[in-house]
Amino acid sequence: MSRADHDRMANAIRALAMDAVEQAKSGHPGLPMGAADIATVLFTQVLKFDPSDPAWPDRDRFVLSAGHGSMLIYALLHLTGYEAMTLEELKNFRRLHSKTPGHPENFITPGVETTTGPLGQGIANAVGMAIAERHLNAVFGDVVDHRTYVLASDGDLMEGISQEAIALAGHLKLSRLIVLFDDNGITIDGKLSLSDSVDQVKRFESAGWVAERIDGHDPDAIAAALKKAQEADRPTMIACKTTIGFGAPNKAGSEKSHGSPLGADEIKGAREKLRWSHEPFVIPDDILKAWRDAGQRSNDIRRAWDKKLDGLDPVVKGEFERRITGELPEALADAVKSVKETLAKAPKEIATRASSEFALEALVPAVPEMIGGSADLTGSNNTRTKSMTAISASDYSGRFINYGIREHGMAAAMNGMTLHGGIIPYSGTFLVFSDYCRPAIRLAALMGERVIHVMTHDSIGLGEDGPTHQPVEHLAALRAIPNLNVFRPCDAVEAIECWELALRAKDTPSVLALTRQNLPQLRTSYVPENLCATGAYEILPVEGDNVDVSIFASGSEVAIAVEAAQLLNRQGKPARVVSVPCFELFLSLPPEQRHPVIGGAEVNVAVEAGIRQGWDAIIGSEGVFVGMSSFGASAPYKDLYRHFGITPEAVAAAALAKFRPR
Ligand SMILES: Cc1ncc(C[n+]2csc(CCOP(=O)(O)OP(=O)(O)O)c2C)c(N)n1
Ligand SMILES: [Mg+2]
Repeated sequence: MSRADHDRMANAIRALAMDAVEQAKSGHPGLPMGAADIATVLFTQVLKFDPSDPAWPDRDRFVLSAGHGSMLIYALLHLTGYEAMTLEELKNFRRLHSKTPGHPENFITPGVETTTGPLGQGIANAVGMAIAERHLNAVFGDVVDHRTYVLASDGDLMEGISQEAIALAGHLKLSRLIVLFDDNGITIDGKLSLSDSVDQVKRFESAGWVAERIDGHDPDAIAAALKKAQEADRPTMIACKTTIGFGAPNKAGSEKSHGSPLGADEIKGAREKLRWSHEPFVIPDDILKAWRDAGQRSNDIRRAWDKKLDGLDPVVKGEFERRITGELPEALADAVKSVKETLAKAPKEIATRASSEFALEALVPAVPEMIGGSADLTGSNNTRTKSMTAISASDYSGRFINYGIREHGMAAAMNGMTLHGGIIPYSGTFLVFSDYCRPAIRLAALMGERVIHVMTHDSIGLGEDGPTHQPVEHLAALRAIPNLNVFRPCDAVEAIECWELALRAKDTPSVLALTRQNLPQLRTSYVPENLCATGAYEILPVEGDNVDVSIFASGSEVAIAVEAAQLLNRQGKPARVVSVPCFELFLSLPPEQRHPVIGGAEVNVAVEAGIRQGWDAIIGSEGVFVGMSSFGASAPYKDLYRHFGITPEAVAAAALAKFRPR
């Protein structure tokens, strides 16, 4: 392609970006204008993609980590011929119900691989995509054989999560991961030098990457660097020196082009400077044709891939397709059944983290798409089953990931694995460190991605490690995230049931909050139904017809509630217990299903070794809450339960105090 042709194609992106932002009266023209040359080379010469099938499993992934530059990807999708990305959609940039939201949302826009905007997430998602690609390649062979490209900005690389992501990718030698760094030296506050003096090339090199600097406006240099990157045996970072807002006569090179419309005069000047004389949203036929041709570049590769897939052994092909569509194997139901039957025959008095491990011993062989891991707490989280080998740079076929002490990078990489398809990732860390990965969990919930977080040591019940490690507000804080199921099983039977629900929730991430301390098995008879599926159910009924007290509890406090109910029964106040393993599932039921579970007792009590927030939806504002209202303390856990008044006696007393003297 001649330089002139390249420039005209890149200018089409620039024009669409500045015009759409102008029309929306909001948005970020600087990045698309600055990165247009990089994107043009990538999409017209390098990227393997099929606009007629945005979900083609072996497409190269392109992650716009700097999501504020959303008009870049929207312009590219329109120009290369993604049917859903019409010119109308570009004109409706940032409007309600458009396919062009402010920041890219993968569940809204075909062709957008992940939801970005919170800086640093995209590059960390891409690491997960690259892991998924190598793992599936190891399992299925060359039907999975693609690259993952990222466009990352200064902000992406300044965020701490990028360090976790880069280090993990370098360690695993993810050579199919290629990061294009939009090295424009500008952030919102002005020059990058106001707040940063990192040498990004050296930084990536020290993490085991290949890294180099190029002129990000020189198409030949971009193409040459990408070619080299494709051949590298390690991940590559290409620092592309660019000018933010390239083409804008006064605002180019300045933060003024970052995040607001350029204005009519500046746009007029840019049109002159770029020699782009066309009206807003008008792309001349020859340029549009060149772009559409670029969109068809991978057609032969696509057809060859279809043949490759058809040439697979039918069983392997069926399994590949099952995994890519995210359907669960039939073996899951049998695995769950066998665990429940075993537990009914020989009840276990173990911590729910150990119950989870017991469940995983059956689930992992039955569900081969499960990939476990832990952020350096494997022995504490019980997430690695006996048969699991670890994924490493020399063998990607393993099913366990030693994420290192990188909770945020772990959670974001898991999002990337799920987005890639073919994998159900589950993690391990302490519940208190959910705060260290909350932004990625939130995005999983927003995107509707099936990722499962095993979070152990879920209360003061962890004991001596003390208040720094004891979650207090975390259950409530996680329950506050829409579309996230927070499970807190009370025993080994609930643990397998909650695992099953987490696996079956195709569009919802889950957290499994599990104990360090041993718990009795309360469910001792085999029941085929998954009782946790309604989120709450009566685990201990009253003996007669009369109910004075309903006690609601989750996890380790259900056993305490059961003992409290027995105390109350003896004192002439018939009490029942409702186990509440999952608020979200319970509160999503229609009222006529919820009311019988809540019941009509005179006194409602909730017991949970966390804060009250959220429980009023079940016990009402007049209900009694027994739990935590401060941070914990360092001591053996039984002492802590006594100290903080979370005991059967305290629960019974709190309930009795609520009855008016007659
Ligand atoms: C986690 C996070 N913090 C803050 C922001 C707000 N924000 C959006 S872009 C940006 C930085 C802009 O600089 P850069 O990343 O270099 O992008 P450029 O201006 O060069 O396009 C910030 C702070 C964000 N999107 N995400
Ligand atoms: Mg910048």
